[in-house]
Amino acid sequence: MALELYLDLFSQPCRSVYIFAKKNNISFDFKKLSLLDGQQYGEDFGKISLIRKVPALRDGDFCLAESIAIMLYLAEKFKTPDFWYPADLQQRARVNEYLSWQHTAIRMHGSEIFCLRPVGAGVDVFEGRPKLSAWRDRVQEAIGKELFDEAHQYILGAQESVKSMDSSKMQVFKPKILRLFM
Ligand SMILES: N[C@@H](CCC(=O)N[C@@H](CS)C(=O)NCC(=O)O)C(=O)O
Repeated sequence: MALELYLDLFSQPCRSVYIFAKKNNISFDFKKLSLLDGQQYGEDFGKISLIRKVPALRDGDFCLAESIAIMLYLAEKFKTPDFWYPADLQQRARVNEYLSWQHTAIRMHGSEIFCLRPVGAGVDVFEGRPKLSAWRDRVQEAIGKELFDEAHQYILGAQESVKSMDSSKMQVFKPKILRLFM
């Protein structure tokens, strides 16, 4: 049975797993799970992820949640090039430091912008933020424009997707994100 990844590319941790797997030519079955359609609450997905969040992995009988745990599993299972997760103790510790830090220092604020900024106002998060734009350019260069665009097409078109969406769907999701900041 092929390795399965349950993903919604609206979600940042899903995009990180997706990019990591693709960049390393790890073959997987893309199991699309639509968060805004509430598919995480379905009976089937409950068997894959107890916490009902994406990303989630299934490898045979083994299921795993949490983007970082999934990427480390993939790195070890597929022996990805050393620079991704170095064998050297201190270099590896440096990667672990970043992986621990990013949850609250970067990722949470991304969700905040997505949910708190007025939908439909054409928010460009890169406008007036040269450091953020330079970082985006470095990521794009490192992973390649094609993969970058493929992974981000949904979120970069989010204003349009959210505008055309049944607003009740967003209302289910929004309080969960807002709770993170209270
Ligand atoms: N710390 C987790 C976060 C996973 C997470 O919060 N996933 C969100 C999407 S970004 C989700 O599935 N939410 C569904 C829900 O709360 O109903 C990770 O890094 O994988």
